[in-house]
Amino acid sequence: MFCYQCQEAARGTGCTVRGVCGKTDKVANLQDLMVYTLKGIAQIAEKGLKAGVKFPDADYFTMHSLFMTITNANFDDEVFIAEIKKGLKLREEMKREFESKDVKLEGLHDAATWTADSNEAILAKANSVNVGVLATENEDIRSLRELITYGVKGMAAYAKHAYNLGKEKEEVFAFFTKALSATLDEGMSADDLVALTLETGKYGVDTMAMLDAANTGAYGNPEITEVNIGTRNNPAILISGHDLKDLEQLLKQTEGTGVDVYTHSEMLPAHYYPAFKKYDHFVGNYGNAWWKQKEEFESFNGPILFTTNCIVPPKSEHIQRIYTTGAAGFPGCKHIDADENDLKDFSEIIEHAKKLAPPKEIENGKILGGFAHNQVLALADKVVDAVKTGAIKKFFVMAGCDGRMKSRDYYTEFADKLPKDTVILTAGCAKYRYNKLELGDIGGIPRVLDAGQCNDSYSLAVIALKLKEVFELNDINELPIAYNIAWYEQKAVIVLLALLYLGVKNIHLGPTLPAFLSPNVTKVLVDTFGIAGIGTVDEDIEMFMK
Ligand code: FS2
Ligand code: SF4
Repeated sequence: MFCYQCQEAARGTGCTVRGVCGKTDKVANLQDLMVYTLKGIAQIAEKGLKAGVKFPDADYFTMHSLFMTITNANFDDEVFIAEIKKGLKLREEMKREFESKDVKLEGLHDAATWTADSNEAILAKANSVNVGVLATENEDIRSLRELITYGVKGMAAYAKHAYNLGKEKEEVFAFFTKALSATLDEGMSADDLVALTLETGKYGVDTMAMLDAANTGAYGNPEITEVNIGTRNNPAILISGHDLKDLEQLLKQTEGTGVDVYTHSEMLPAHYYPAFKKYDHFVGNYGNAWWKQKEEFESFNGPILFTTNCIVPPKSEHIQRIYTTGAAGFPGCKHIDADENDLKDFSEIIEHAKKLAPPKEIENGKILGGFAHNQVLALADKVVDAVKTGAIKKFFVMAGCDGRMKSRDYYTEFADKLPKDTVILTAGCAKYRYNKLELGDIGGIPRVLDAGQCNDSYSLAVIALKLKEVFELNDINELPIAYNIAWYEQKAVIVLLALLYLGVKNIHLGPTLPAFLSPNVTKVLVDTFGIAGIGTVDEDIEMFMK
């Protein structure tokens, strides 16, 4: 195996024996073969687009299977083998479609032609070096191909949540096809791939806007909300991940059963949506960011439902309490699929919860959130006044991800030491590094404004664009906003590319720069966009406040 797609890549270069995330060599290789197969499908689909032949099944398949390969989403080798088989079958159907139209398919890559007639043959192909990251020898081309692939993975995740709520865009699907197919194209130069990287950012913006419209269209605009972090004395289910449609179905099915529902990690912002406030048994948020789940699942006592990443390989005694759905999966954990009407039956989890003890309280009190674009723009006058009078000197976008590395203590210290006339704008699980600190407010404006999940970084961009308009500036970079973003997995990659596309410069990225950026590609990002890493808290604050 060789994997360097996340921030925790071993030694800052790549995992080669077993993932730091817990991904086995077998699963890593199968994920590579999954992506390779999707690239082959994309190459055929792209030829189809040119010949006027469309493949909606391939669009859906690509979106879903890419999502499965995101860090901490799916650890189940058998699921990947089954999915690869589906991909091969789909690919042959696509080829037959061309034949039926008398269109010749020529110049196909091995990714579009390889076959396997058994699980062993699939595993053998997965183990061969020519399907993985290192198959591309030139390190800059490899770096750009992977940067694009990871961006598209993040985009696929967001597109899938929107799709679950009935929203899709043909252009986004067409971009998956274009981008994945381009990563097989030996004729694409480094410059071509740099241009495609920026285009990936454009579609990242479109996809996040689509998801924002899907979430707010279905559940209303997030509003200022105090979220309880204590517990009640009823049996309960903990729901994690990002999918609001899954949450809605769980809330409906648990209503009146005596079983409470709590959110974990990235599901916290669900409490900010008006539509979920009517459920009295939707009690609050339990615990912290994803990487603390082993201890927190122990004390939670009840069953846990993962709707997406981030899964930490569970202790064996917790496996029978963990359920997965959608793109998520872990061997031994029960997976719940939707039926033909797109409904998921969570009754088994509910019955399971009734037999288990209520959660043990690990903290209590409330945390504040719900500052997505609509809510912040409703407070725009107040915010603009505070900037004009100098009460707010600067905003710090600290969106992104949390992770287990000790070096992430930087973000807690950074938030804590920021001057009191600054405001943090956050989204994603990065917030858990500072959302329980007492940072106070500025004239009633809290010093930490949480917009929501990682995809709600889009909200922060909308807010910045609005402020640019209000202050009549020509450039988004003239605003008193600094970007100090923490990244971990591939959704953060699409968020970063989206911000670059919107023209944001001088983003600081930490706790380390991506292992998949070669020195030359890093140089392009530094020279063109002023991307930088992080230093010490004191030096960085001084630099940002200049
Ligand atoms: Fe956090 Fe993990 Fe949100 Fe990422 S819970 S790192 O999936 O996408 O952020
Ligand atoms: Fe390593 Fe991250 Fe890849 Fe897991 S996802 S194998 S931790 S680089």
